[in-house]
Amino acid sequence: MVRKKPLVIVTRKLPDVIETRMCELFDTRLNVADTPMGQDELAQALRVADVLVPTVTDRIDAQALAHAGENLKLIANFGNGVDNIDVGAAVARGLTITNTPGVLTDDTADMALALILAVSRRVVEGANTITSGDWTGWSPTWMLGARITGKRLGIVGMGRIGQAVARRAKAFGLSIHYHNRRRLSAGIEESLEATYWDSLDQMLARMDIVSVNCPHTPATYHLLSARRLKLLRPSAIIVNTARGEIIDENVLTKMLEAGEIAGAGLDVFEHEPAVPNKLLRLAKAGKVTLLPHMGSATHEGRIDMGEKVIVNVKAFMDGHKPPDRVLPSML
Ligand code: 8YV
Repeated sequence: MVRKKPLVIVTRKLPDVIETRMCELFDTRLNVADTPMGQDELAQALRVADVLVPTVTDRIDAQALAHAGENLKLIANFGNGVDNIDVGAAVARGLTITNTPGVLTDDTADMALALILAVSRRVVEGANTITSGDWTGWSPTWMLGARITGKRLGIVGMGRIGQAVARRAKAFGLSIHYHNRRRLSAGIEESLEATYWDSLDQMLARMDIVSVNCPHTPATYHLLSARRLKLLRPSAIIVNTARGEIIDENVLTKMLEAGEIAGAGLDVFEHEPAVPNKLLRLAKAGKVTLLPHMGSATHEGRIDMGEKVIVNVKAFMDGHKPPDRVLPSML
């Protein structure tokens, strides 16, 4: 007897090679138009699918999960962060959750460095001066930025991505500091010449540049609260390639407006795709560099993420433990 292929519903357009392979392996429902699913459409997908492949743009909370049909067994997230899914509620319903760790580490770390350089050296502001036709010629005291060599970088969250940021930053001559739930091994600390801060507060108060690289979990929501942001030096800059929810965006914006912090490079926002008007105004004034959640947006990265999804779905369907299972205890 031919075994029925599982119905796999993919919520967004994925790279062609990934979609094609998924169609070969599974009974796959694609979203070629790439329109984000509303909660009703998502509920319908959860109702009929054996496997759902969502992305960061799908909110799979307890309310959405209440629509899950009996066939739904696996949610194979196309993405590393799983803060779009209520993992506790999903696991309580007997569902398996997987993600795509490891394959977007370098791309995201590259973007963190790009933002550190862009903000410190006024890259976007300079480029805009050319394209707007406002450049009247070189001058010794014009468009000066801050040198990054020799500065102190404080990394908040020293997992895979944080360490990849540290390796790059070390090559740029920055001294590496970090705060993490767990201290790294002496060997890794030594190779990065990294200084560990048990106290996030103490670290923040001493850094020239802060890079946010921890996952968004209930414990890290507004980790950079008003109180902690106020600890930053007025000359400090902050870069976020993790999740908008980790920083109190409203307070950060007010501090940037008041000149209580020198600049920010943000690839993520609290209420994506909404970006507060005040931040847009600061970007126009050259005080912040804003990017539309592009940290892992490379052709190679997206294909690797898709491959991971396929391996997770295939392993699960063949009765094996999927390699990238996420459990509530891991968050
Ligand atoms: C992805 C990300 O593009 O994987 C993550 O956690 O933040 C992004 O870089 C996105 O999540 C895809 O769903």
